[in-house]
Amino acid sequence: MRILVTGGAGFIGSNFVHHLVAHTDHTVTVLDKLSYAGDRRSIDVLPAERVSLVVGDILDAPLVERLFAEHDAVVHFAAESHNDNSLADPRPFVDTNLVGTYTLLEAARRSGIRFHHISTDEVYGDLELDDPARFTESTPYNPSSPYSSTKAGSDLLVRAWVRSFGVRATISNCSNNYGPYQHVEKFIPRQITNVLRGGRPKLYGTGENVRDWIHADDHSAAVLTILERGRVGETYLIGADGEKSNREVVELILTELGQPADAYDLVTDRPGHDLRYAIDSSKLRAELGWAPRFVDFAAGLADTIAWYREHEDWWAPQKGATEAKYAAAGQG
Ligand code: NAD
Ligand code: TDX
Repeated sequence: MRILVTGGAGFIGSNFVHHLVAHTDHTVTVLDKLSYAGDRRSIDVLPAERVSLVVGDILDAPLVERLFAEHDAVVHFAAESHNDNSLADPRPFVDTNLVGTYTLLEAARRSGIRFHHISTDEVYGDLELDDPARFTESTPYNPSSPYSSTKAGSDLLVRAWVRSFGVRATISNCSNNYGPYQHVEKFIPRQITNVLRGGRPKLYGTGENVRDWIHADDHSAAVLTILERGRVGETYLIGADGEKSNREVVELILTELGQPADAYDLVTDRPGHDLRYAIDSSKLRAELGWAPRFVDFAAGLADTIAWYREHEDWWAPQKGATEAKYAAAGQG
């Protein structure tokens, strides 16, 4: 197959492209505008006969239309992805996540291409810390931030284009990813690179908020499974039973890097900070037979720490500007 991957120079998109090259014979075109979050070096290491990069915007309808005509399937990762940025300036989130997804859906409607839409568990809002419940495919949407509300809106657009226009789409909503090639603005790489630079991790609020961690390679395997065998029109939740408080994650990072487990700072909390996310991925596991490979979070985290230690050339150019932004917001 010829697969078009939007946002394939970003964190999860690039991991997915690596996964396709390693596990399939498909050829891949990445469509990515190389925003601050995209980096061509994340895919440059892959063979040129398997992967090519088109630098362009998903809002560019003629470009999207031309690329759809040349491919068998599209996997749509491109998004503005960081909650903190969405609180500072929501506009790019509306443009890319809503209008960008609309632009792709209109092209999908005309070309009939198979479409997989990547989304997040944040569309469901949050859970109490002591609530035994987890999100399922039937949990009502209740997003909190400009980021998650634009992702929720994009999911609803996909559902409407399936029902009204017969677009052959599937949707997946995944929990928090970790792994190589993640931008240092995000929680885990920020703390690892702070410590590698001789600084301290920064926990928002009390550090008690819980995220449900999954390795990006497990997310990629799940997306490929849905692309190959998922039922059109269906939504699948992706998660690896990886619930941890932010404080627990920081303590693991500090210990792995030989620092005292309490050598972190508590900083200003994120406004509207979701308390807890938790995914029930039984549907995907039972219906399509997917299961995560990285079931030991501490081991996956140690691999990720080793990757950041060995790839300072990749993350160093982003670090200064990212920390300056956090310092200005009182989270430095
Ligand atoms: P990221 O910010 O690392 O990468 C996004 C990529 O999209 C970048 O390469 C960027 O240049 C590109 N992009 C942005 N706007 C574009 C546009 N208008 N046209 C073309 N390219 C554009 O994001 P990520 O963390 O890899 O997330 C990828 C997808 O996965 C997003 O849809 C996100 O909502 C979803 N998701 C992320 C997580 C997570 O933990 N990071 C969890 C669940 C779902
Ligand atoms: O410095 C920090 N300190 C801190 O305590 C940062 C950057 C974050 N945090 C907290 C906020 C969250 O509780 O860590 C947790 C994770 O933060 P982020 O990495 O910003 O992720 P989150 O807001 O949970 O959203 C992520 O998961 C779902 C991705 O960024 C989204 O794209 C995805 O949809």
